Amino acid sequence: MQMTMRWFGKAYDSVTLKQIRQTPGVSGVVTTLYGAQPGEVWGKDAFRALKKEVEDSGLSIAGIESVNIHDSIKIGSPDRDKYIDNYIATLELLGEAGIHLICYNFMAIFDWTRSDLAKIRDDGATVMNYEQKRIDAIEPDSMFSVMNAKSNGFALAGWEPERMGRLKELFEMYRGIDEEKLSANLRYFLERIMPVCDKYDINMAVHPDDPAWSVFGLPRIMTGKDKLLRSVKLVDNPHNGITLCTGSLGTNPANDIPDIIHALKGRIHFAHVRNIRYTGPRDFEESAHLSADGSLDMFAIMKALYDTGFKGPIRPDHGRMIWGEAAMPGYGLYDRALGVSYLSGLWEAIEKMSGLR
Ligand code: DNO
Repeated sequence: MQMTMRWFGKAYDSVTLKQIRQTPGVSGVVTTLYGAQPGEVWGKDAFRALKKEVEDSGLSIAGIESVNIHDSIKIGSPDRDKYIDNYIATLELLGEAGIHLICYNFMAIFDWTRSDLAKIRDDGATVMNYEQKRIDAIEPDSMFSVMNAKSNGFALAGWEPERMGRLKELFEMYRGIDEEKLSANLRYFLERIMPVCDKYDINMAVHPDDPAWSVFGLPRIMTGKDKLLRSVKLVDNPHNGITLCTGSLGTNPANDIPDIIHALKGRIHFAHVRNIRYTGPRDFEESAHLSADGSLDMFAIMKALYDTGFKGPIRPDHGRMIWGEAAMPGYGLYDRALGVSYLSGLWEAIEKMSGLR
């Protein structure tokens, strides 16, 4: 595995490349061309400049998170081919630049959903959390203002204001899109992009739904083992794989993550490893990475990745906000750096106990 951290670019992130470079064990970042809208062809010069900036800091770009999918592709609208052509053009540009991993999601309308971005814990740390009752009380159309109001003034990953300003229209557009249709639209998209992925050896890694159940009645096709297996079989090409996000899949206690890792062996191209703590049947908070602080067995997760020969980039995920840091919710430096150290320690122990190091 390659240990990485997510970096949002100078204009959006409070964390610097230098700080990431100084985090022991981290050799790369996952990033994207922030500001590029879903459906747009990425600018060659802008991407080159981003790559150079990362490489000048002594790090590499281990993958792109995300090249977002235009809603017309998810919905299967008549104009979807135009946007798929644009996606292919972006993949070509990235392939030529030596990028081999793309994280994306096929969630309808909303990327990850939370009811609070800064719940105060007993020790004064703040965490993101999810309470179904509170989500049910929110008008879907106003979800963006609820989230945005609590974002410390930072742009939220996956919550592009341009799209979020059109929520009413988006809900209208997704009317009638059920899981079958969403899956069929994913298949269509994958079939069209796989030749370019084969050409440049680009691994596509779809992100699971977060949380792992339907929110606001929207269809969900990446919630657990069976659906993930189905998605990789939609187009049975090794470049069609998943991002193993433990915090997303883990929201549903019925998801046995080590078992999912074994079932998807060879098709996990990227791993987001973080812990969560269940606070009710459909309620959870994002705890520290440590097994003892949450409900997931992080050792068993890392061991399953190790045992299945996982070689891709891995990154700690949403951290708590601690030590007075002001950063994008979930993406401060301190708790993610603790996550890096903890996950690297688990990995070293697993490797040494397997006699390989
Ligand atoms: C949340 C992230 C997601 C992820 C996208 C992938 O923090 O894990 O926003 O990047 O779903 O497209």
